[in-house]
Amino acid sequence: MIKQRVPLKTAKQPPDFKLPQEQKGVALIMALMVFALVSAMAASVMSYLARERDVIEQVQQTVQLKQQLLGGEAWAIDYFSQLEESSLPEFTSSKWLLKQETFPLEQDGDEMVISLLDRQSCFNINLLANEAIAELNYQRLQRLITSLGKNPNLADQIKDWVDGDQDITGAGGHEDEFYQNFSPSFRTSDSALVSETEMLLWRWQSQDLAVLLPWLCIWPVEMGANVNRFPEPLQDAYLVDMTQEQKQKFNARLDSAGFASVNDFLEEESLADQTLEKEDWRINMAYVDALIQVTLGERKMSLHTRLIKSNAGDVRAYGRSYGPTDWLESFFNLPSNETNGQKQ
Ligand SMILES: [Ca+2]
Repeated sequence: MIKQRVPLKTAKQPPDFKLPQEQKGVALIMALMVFALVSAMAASVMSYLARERDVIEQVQQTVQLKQQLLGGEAWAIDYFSQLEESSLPEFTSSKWLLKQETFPLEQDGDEMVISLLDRQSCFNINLLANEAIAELNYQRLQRLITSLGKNPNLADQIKDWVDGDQDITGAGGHEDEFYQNFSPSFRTSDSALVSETEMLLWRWQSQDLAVLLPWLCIWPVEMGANVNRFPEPLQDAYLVDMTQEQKQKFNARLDSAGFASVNDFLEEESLADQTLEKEDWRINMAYVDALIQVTLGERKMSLHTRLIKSNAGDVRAYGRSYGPTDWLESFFNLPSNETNGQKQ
């Protein structure tokens, strides 16, 4: 029997791949879906990369801002080291502002503004946290507040805030119980202050805070009052029962030569009736605060550095906080604050 051979031509013919019309449509939709999916993934990756790039730019700019601020701090340290206090304008004309300097930076509109504040011509309320000398300084603080035309009962609240007990002082004192009625509630510090922001927690009338805050210092270490920059409210706090004649004589001495040493001050004739301790006094500034603001393009960053000058004359930063300082500057009526107010 002869086996029938399949024609070669027929065996090599490709199969017929023609799809029905409906299947062609499904394939097209599938292809479009895959394309859409890939496009979406690509867009998502691009968007993620763009966000990453923005974050990196922000971080780089933050580093740049911080470096500029620390550069400003270095300038402030140098300025304070070389400060000739005898050439400063009188306290009554400039108050606590020692210097304000604006430095233009590389790009148009970028700048750094540095304000230096005298934080020596004020009363160190942290003395009230030291039980051994609290009573004497509580009385001094009461006299300061009275001299500034405010209710001396506000000293009660300050004493309770920093003293280590929960005994209410005087008619204006408040301990934990008072502050626990607020929402959110909080407690007294019962220790020395480290930032002026704590003063906002006392819930004083804004007028009281506006007058008193610049006069309240929060030194980490008592360095004594500066007898050569000693405005009258501080005289009223420290010097008791001065006659009008003694006051005039004392201020005449301040306005002329001042005091070359603490001994000079202790031997001043108009102070003969006072009980004065040498360690309560000094003849120059130990504490200056630097408020530094840097603007780079759309971004601003601020630094509040607290500076201390040792008795040997070297200056170092003992406190540094990054964050807006406009609220604090507003208490010192700084020129830059007015300019910023106009910009905003
Ligand atoms: Ca207390």
